[in-house]
Amino acid sequence: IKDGWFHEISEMWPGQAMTLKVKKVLHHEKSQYQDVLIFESTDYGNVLVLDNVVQCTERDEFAYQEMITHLAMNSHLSPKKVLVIGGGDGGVLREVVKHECVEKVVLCEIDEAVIRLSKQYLPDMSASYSHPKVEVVVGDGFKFLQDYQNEFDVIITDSSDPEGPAESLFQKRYFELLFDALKEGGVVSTQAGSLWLDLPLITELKAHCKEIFPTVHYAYTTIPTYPSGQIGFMVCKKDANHNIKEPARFIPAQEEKQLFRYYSAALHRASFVLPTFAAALE
Ligand code: AAT
Repeated sequence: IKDGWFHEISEMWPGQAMTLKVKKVLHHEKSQYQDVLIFESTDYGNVLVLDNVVQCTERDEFAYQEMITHLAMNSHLSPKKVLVIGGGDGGVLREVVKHECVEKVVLCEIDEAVIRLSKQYLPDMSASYSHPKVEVVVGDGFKFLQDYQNEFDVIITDSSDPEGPAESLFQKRYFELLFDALKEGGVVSTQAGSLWLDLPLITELKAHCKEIFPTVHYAYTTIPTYPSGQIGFMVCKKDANHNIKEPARFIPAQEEKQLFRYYSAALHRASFVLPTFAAALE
């Protein structure tokens, strides 16, 4: 923070940086895994920053949390058991429990500080921690997965960027573990970087996924406070005879408007349509 502005400067996005005006620093600590900063911004509400990278702001988080969650949840006919890896702010949990078919959702977050501080400073995102279907595990998602086979209908990897504790969550071996932990017909969606910044990484990630999953597509959302204003997801299904670009379940338009602020069936389809410079990914 310099002169009242937070600057998100990183080698992961050379020559550019998102800046947010700081109203007040709410909390700053070094956790066991990373530097954790929470500040109140002038125009984007409270902001969670890990190792100087913005994880979410109260104003635009729904664009990310809804899309990473519902692209996967709505590509499954009836998801009952769901796993979230990362996502310590609780935003993905909030979205998962909107689906009444869900019986149990487990969240595996590596850093207890993120959970503790989100409960304190991000009340809307963390509200679902008290939901009866939710179970929390503090631990490494990569290690957690090694103990499960044929267990989950949907797994959502809401992970930070590949530098730091989330590095292993972008490796091919991780996707093999995801595949094994899924039931037949199961779906995963994972944070998969920005078209503008990470095209080589996304291309490699997709190639790895294709070697493991029969159905793999990259979809994206817009979000002003992530680098380049856009971020995507690798959506993979353990089922070759299914088109994940089309929602598997129909939600009446009226209900859709009550449940979501960003996601809709029309946007589900649209989010898989890629710009020409990235068409090779399709
Ligand atoms: N919904 C907020 C968006 C995030 S949070 C990513 C979370 O993943 C963090 O809380 C971090 O502590 C956790 N995490 C990182 N590595 C692991 C791991 N190995 N196992 C479990 N949890 C982990 C993502 C923001 C994307 C930023 C885009 N620039």
